[in-house]
Amino acid sequence: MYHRRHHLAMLAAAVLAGTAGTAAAQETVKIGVILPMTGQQASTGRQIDAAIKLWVARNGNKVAGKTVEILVKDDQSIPDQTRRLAQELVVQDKVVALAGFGITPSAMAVAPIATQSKTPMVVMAAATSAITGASPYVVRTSFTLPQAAVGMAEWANKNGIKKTVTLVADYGPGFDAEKFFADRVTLNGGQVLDKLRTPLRAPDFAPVLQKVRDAKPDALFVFLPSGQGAAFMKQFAERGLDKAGIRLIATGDVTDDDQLNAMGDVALGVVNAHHYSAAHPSALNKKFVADFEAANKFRPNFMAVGGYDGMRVIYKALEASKGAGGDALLAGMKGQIFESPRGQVLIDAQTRDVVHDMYIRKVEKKDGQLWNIEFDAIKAMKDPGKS
Ligand code: VNL
Repeated sequence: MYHRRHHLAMLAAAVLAGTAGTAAAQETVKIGVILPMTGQQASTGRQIDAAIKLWVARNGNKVAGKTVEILVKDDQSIPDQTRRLAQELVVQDKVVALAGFGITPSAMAVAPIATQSKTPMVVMAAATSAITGASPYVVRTSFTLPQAAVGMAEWANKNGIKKTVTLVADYGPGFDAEKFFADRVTLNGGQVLDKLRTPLRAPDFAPVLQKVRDAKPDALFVFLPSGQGAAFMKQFAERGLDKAGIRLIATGDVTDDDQLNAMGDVALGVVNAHHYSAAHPSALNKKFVADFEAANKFRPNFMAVGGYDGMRVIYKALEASKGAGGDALLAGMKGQIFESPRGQVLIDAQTRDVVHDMYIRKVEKKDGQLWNIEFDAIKAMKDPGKS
């Protein structure tokens, strides 16, 4: 069934290629973007949608002589919805690429569809290491939790933090963060006293924070998905943990630029590891942040950059494939190297995962606003989750 359709599509493409160039100019190529535009992860959808719009505003909607049409669908972070929408986009809309994916379970739900239909899927948000292994058509422009967790662990070991407790969201990226942080600090002679988890949906931080207080570690290491950082920080301060001599260290998801400014002084001094800060001091990023803020009246976070870079990867691949999808499009995505608002990025041709600098940052106040200020980096870091 699939092969027949594929052959027909190839035939149609061959016929079109033989006709005049004017026909090609009227052709459209569709990209299907699935994001949580409502529900608990709505800020992730809002950020990525805004970044995609900025990409198109800056680069136009013509690629390889064809008109790009972007279809954005709201999956509410419900994996069954993500799967249904992906199916529709592939079968009915005949998109050449799928993109978006706010959370790991949504990306995982779509991977088999990408494989069966040979549709490249660009993961712009979800960050569990294993996602790129779920289909040979997955390409990632976000980051991986093992990158951030190992970056944070290395810093902790070098900075006198001996006893730690971990606290993570109870699903894929949380398991990665917990394991890769714990393995690395232990390898370097540190100790993990306790490993705590909170549910992805409607977490209550009070009971786990009480456990942290009782365990009295030097530091608490935290991963929570984008959108939960502000609520966590509020509770951390309310329970007096900031005053109890327990240092907070985290992946940058917790000190997310989307919410950071509203967190208040409790966030000051929090050291964290991540691939993107809106304060990244490059000319390219300064322009990116200024243009993004002018268009949206809010600050771009790491989700926005994953979305923006994902569009870059798709556009350049479409140029290389002359607008074709399938394996030609996938080939054009592999091995791309470019300067992103985050810094240098490579899409590893072997793993299809993102290689970038993992920055160590500290939350500081500058001109009355809170920022993640980068002060150290592990250069060109591959995903430690791939052996
Ligand atoms: C995931 C990872 C989601 C990191 C996130 O925010 C995040 C995921 C929504 O893989 O589900 O910050």
